[in-house]
Amino acid sequence: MGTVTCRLHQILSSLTVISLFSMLKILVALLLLSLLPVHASDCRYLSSPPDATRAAGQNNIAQAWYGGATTRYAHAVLGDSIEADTLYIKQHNQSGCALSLTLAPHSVFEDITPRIADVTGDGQDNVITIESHEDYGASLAIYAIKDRQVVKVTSTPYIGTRFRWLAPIGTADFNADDILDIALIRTPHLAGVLQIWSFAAESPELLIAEAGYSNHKIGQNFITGGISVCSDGPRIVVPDIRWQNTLTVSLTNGTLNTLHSAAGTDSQTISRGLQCP
Ligand SMILES: [Ca+2]
Ligand SMILES: [Ca+2]
Repeated sequence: MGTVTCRLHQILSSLTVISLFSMLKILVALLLLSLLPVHASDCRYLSSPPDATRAAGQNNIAQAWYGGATTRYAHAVLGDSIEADTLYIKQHNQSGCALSLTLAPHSVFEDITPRIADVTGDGQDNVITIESHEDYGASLAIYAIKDRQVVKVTSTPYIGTRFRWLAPIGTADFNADDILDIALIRTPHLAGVLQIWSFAAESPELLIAEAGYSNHKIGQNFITGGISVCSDGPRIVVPDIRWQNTLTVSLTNGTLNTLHSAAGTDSQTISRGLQCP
C-alpha cells in the first residue's frame, strides 16, 4: 500500500512540474507577443461618422479623430443624425494604437473634425472638440494627453438647452498673452453670439461676447469664415447673422470692431475677406 502511495505521489509531482513548465511557456510566449511592434493595421477603432476626417498636428499630437458613430442625439445640425462618442488621439513617436476616450451615454461629439492647437499655454497640444449633452446642448471641450490618457482639461459652460449648438471659428492670440485663444459663434442660427475664449492655464475666460454673427447654416457639414493673423493682429471673417454681408472684425481695447463689411457671403467674398490688407 505504501509503495502505491509513493508512486502516485511521484506521478502527481511530475504532472505539476509539467503543468508549471507549460504555464511558463505560455507566459514567455505572451511576453514575446507583447514586445512585437504593433502595426497600424493591427489597431481596431470604432467606426467614424461618414463625413468625419482626421486632424493632423505639428507638435506632440500627430492625429485626432472621432469614432464610435451613434444616432443617439438626433439634432442633425450638421446634415445627418450621426455623431460620435469616442475621441482618438495619436501622438508623434508613439508606438502602438491611438489613445481614446469614450463619452458617457448622455453626450456626443457634435462635430466633424477636431482641431489641434496648444490653447492652455503649456507647450503641449490640445484637441478642441464640440461636445453636446442631451439636456444642455453644446460646449467647447478641450482635451489633452496626460499620463498616457486622454483627459478633458477644461471647457466652456453648456449652452443650457438641448439641441443648441456652437461653431468654432478658429484660434489666434487675441489678448497678446502669447497663448492661442479660441473664437466661436454660439447658436449661429439664433442669436449668433461671437465669443472669444482664453483657456490659459486650463482656466476658461470669456474675453468678449457680442451677438449678430454667423458661420453655419443648418444642415451644412462645414463652417464658413475663419481667422487671418495680419500685421495689426488677428482678424475674424464671418457672415453677419442674416448672411447679407461678410464682416471683418478685430478685438481692440476689449471691444469688437468691424474693420470692413463686404456685400455678400459667397465663398469668393469670404476668401477676399481673409486676405490681409
Ligand atoms: Ca496645452
Ligand atoms: Ca491669448
